[in-house]
Amino acid sequence: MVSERQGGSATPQADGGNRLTAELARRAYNIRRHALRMGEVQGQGYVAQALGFADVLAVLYFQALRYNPADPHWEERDRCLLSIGHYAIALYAALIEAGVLPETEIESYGSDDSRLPMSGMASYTPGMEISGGSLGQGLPIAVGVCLGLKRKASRSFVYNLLSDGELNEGSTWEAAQSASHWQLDNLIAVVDVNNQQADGPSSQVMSFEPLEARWQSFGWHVARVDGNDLAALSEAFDSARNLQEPKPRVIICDTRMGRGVPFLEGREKAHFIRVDPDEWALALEQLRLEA
Ligand SMILES: Cc1ncc(C[n+]2csc(CCOP(=O)(O)OP(=O)(O)O)c2C)c(N)n1
Ligand SMILES: [Mg+2]
Repeated sequence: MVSERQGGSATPQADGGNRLTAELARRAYNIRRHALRMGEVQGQGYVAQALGFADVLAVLYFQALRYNPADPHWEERDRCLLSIGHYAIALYAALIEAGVLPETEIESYGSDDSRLPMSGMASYTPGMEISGGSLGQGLPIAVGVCLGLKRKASRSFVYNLLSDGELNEGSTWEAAQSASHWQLDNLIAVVDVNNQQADGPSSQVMSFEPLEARWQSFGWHVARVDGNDLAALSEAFDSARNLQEPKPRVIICDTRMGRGVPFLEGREKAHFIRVDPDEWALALEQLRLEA
C-alpha cells in the first residue's frame, strides 16, 4: 500500500537541507526525462516549458503537496489546479514521477485513446483536478474551491499553477481581488514567469512588471524566487504554507525555458517546439542532473 505524502515538511537536521535538495534535484531530473520522452512520442510539443518548470514541480510534489498516489480523490489532499492546459505534459511528468500515473503510459502520450492528451482534461487523467486550456479560468476556480474547503473546515491547501501569459487575462485579477477579500489563506498561486508566450516575449506582448508590487496591491503575500533554484523554491513553499496571516499567497517563479538541455535552453520561439527525430536522443543524453 502506498502511504500518503505529507506536505510542508522540510527536514530539520543540520545537513537536511542539502539532502532534501539532492533528492529534489533527482526528482526534477526524472520529471524532465519523462517530459522529453513524451515529446519524443509526438515529435513536438510544449516541452520547453516542462523543462523550465520541472524544479517547481519537484518541490511541489516532493515537498509541499499532501496527496495519496493510490487515491487521487483522497478528501484530505491538497488540490493542485493547473490552469495552463498546455503545460499538461509537465504535470503528467510530475504525476508519473509521483507514482500517480504509470511510466508505461508515456508511450500513449497524445494518441486518441490516451489518458494523457496534449491539453489537460480532468476527466481523462488521475491527479488532474481541472481542465485547463482556456487561460484565466484557474484562479477563479481555485477561489471557489478554497471557499468550499473552508466551509468544510478542511485544512487542505489549494495550489493554482499559472503562467506569465495568463496574467494578461482580466479574470485572473478579478479572482486575485476576491481571494484577498475572502482572506483565503488556504490559497497558494504559483506563477511561472519564463517571459515567453505564444506571440513572443510576454513583456513585449503586454508588460507585467512590477509583478511583486501588483500582487501586493491586491492584498497578497508575495515571494519571488529563481524558479530553477531548488533551495530557494523549497524555502518559498515552506514559508507560503507556514505564514500566519489571513492572506492568499503567491510564489512568482522566474524560470528558463528548456532548462537542463543545453541546445534547447535559450532557443527562440520556444512556446511550441519541434525537434528533429534524432535530436530527442541527444536531448536525453545532454540532460543534466542539476538545479
Ligand atoms: C483565453 C485564451 N486565450 C488565448 C489562448 C491561446 N493560448 C494558448 S497558450 C498561450 C500563451 C500563454 O502564455 P504562456 O502560458 O506564458 O506561454 P508559454 O510560457 O507556455 O510560452 C495562448 C495565448 C488560450 N488558450 N486561452
Ligand atoms: Mg510564459
